[in-house]
Amino acid sequence: MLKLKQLLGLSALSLALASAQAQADKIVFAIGGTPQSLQGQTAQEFTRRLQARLGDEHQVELYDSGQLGNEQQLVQKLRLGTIDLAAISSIMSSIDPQFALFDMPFLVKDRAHLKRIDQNIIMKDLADSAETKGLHIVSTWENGFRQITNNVRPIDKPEDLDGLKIRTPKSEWRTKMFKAWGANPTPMAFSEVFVALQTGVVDGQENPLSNINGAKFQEVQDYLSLTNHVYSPIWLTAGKGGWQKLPEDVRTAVTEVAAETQGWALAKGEELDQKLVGTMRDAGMQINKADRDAFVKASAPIYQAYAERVDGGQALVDRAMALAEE
Ligand code: EAX
Repeated sequence: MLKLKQLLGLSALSLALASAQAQADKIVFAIGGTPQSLQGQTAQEFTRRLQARLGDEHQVELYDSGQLGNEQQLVQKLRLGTIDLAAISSIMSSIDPQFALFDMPFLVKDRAHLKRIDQNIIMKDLADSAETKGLHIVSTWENGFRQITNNVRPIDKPEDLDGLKIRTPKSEWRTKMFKAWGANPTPMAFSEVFVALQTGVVDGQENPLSNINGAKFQEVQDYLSLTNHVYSPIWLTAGKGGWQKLPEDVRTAVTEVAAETQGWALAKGEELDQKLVGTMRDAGMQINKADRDAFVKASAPIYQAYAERVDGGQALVDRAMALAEE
């Protein structure tokens, strides 16, 4: 930068050029999650690694906790090009119904399975489909296996959800799922959930343990029911136009560093899932393991709706399931 200024002298032109250059050098990355959540920790790890790789010429700026907007607003900003990167999770299925594959309960068996789905389906079919919606999927990271918390009773079977007001992300498919199980789903942005739980606007919510812990929901929830009902990936995403405007070496660095960070995120996710059950117990929550078979049985209508409503939906489910066993 300095060299450029020295060459041109401090004319208005050089200042204008320098300032345009300074803007282009900033990489703005935003997430909805808290710094303590897995997505928050992963975003920090990625930012640190990317900054080290790019050096002083670029400045990677991370904004967490929805400071630049909730996930829905972040998608708009990616499309407008006002931010460069964002981590987008559950609401992806509202943008592109194919992504509701990850709202099919109990589809993802474990993280090894997820990795196979990532290589064979996400980075091929789903990434192509996202491009047609103006988004470039850079990499698949982890939001995590989702669990249910509430203040009324332990959830063992779907019947236990009967009439409970459960906050879900603004995802049509997650709403459908909780309706099929008998709950009264209430979609809202993540940043509003703590107060909604605290004031009793909703009885409960569903999220991975690291999001629950990151937002301290254990302070305002009595029951934790381990359902593992959905595995939410989180996608490191760019706007299609914005991505093409980034210099090629930056795109390569972002892609490679993001891919490296995937391994880190999945390992961290596994570690946190083990550790945080104890944290929740220590916080005074009553914990139970839900009846998986009962939930699987009650989930058939969701798979059916996906097959009927989403082009090629059944084929995606079949391919994903076939990847369960290596
Ligand atoms: O940042 O809204 C949610 O519950 C999602 O898990 C979101 O990614 C949290």
